[in-house]
Amino acid sequence: MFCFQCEQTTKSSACIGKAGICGKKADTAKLQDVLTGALVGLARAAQVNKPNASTHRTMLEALFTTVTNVNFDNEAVTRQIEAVRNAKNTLLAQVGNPGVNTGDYDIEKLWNDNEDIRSLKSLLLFGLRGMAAYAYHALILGYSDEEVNNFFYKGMFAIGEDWGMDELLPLVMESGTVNLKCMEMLDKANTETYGTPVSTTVPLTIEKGPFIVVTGHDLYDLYQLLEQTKDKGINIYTNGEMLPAHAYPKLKAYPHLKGNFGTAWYNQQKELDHIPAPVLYTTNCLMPVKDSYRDRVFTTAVVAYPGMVHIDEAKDFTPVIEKALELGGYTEEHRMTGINGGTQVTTGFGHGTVLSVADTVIDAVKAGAIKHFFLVGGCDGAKSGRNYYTEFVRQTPQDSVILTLACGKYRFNDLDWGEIGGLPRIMDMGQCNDAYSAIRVAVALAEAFDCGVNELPLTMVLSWYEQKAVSILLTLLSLGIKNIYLGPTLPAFVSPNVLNYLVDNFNISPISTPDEDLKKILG
Ligand code: FSO
Ligand code: SF4
Repeated sequence: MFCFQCEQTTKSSACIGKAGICGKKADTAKLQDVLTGALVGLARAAQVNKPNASTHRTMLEALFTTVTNVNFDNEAVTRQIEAVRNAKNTLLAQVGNPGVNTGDYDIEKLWNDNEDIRSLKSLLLFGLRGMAAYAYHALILGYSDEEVNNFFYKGMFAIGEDWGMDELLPLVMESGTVNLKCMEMLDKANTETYGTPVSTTVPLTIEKGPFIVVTGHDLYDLYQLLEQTKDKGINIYTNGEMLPAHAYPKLKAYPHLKGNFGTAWYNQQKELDHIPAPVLYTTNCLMPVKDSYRDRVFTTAVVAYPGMVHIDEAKDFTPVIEKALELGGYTEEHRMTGINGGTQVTTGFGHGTVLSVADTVIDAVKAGAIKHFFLVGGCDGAKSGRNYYTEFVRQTPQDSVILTLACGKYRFNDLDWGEIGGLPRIMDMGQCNDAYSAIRVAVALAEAFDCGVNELPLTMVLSWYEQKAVSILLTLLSLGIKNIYLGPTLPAFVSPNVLNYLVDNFNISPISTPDEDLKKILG
């Protein structure tokens, strides 16, 4: 196998051999490569016949399937390959001789290509995988966008072409621009469906009695689960990236949406050990399932793991509900804490909340009460180097505000970091896709101060793990945002030449130590 798409890749180089660090086996990796090659074939066919809504959905599901920690199930991946080939054949059946190559592509060619070409195509491919996840969540809520849809074909087509850096580089940047549109669409889908998030405190204690833990990013799955567990004496707890769901008024309205279970995704094997409740995975961050809880893991949508019960599109969560009642939950209130011993966390500071107090923020900056903004955002992971982010936040001066998003915040979100001018010093904007909120706030501040985003006292300190982070990074770069600090290590798929380009044009810095970086930023 060859896979180097995520941050934990073996020796910061590539997962080869029998299995990856994430637990993905070589045969699954191979099938995912075949699936990706089939998508290039589909994109080639889309040149001769216009894809429709069903083709788009196939494209999104297939790309999403290959995101890190999503799908470990060879049968499910094989079904996706068939679906993609069927979609292609449907397109081709409506035209005569296509006159162009519509064959599948051999992804091995990409992995063995010149390192700069491989680097740019990887940025494009991995960014598309991340964007597909966002587009999928929006689609489930009935939101879709032609420009976003069409770009998947454009990008996947390019993966199969013998193009040079001059052709690939603009396409990589364009993918960032399109992903902004995609995140905007998802923000619209989430807020129009479930309301504008409001600041919310979320307890970490689990009440006694039956409960279900739901993790991942899909708000529709959570909503369905809340509806189906109404008045059944079952409580619902979010986990990982589902935490921000507590802030959406229409979800918050369910009294049995009680709190948040556990911390970031990489702690799941420890935190789920003998848990007296089922766990529903709606998107990525599924780790190999341990025996101590394998009878209580449920997957849905494109997530799959061999031997686990999969809830299909009808979203009938009866098996999960029955499992919750059978296991019964804790017999006493079960006090859990965050990583630093805190008993509650906060969320709900999306662009709606922050911009509603924009005047307060702007006045505080003008009065010198707020001197700097940090966006400490991104994913968490198991590597020890990620302590950087906790330390960084700890060392930020009291007159700075910290905006967070995605799951990296679990390293410090259970601590009270004080207030500035009536606002909490740490404000959680939501899931990784809520990077859109951070961008909205940054743009609004730049307008208020009549300057560019790069001139604001704002620094983005990002942690990346998987492919959604790649798509977000490309969006920030496409907006011309400079001076981003990136860690804990740089992507293995960024070649030295591509890195030079990013440093020269965007002044991206790998993180060093919190101390040194803060001196550089504030000095
Ligand atoms: Fe984290 Fe996992 Fe949102 Fe990623 S939960 S690591 S960027 O999948 O998706 O932030
Ligand atoms: Fe390795 Fe990451 Fe690929 Fe898993 S997804 S095989 S850990 S590079």
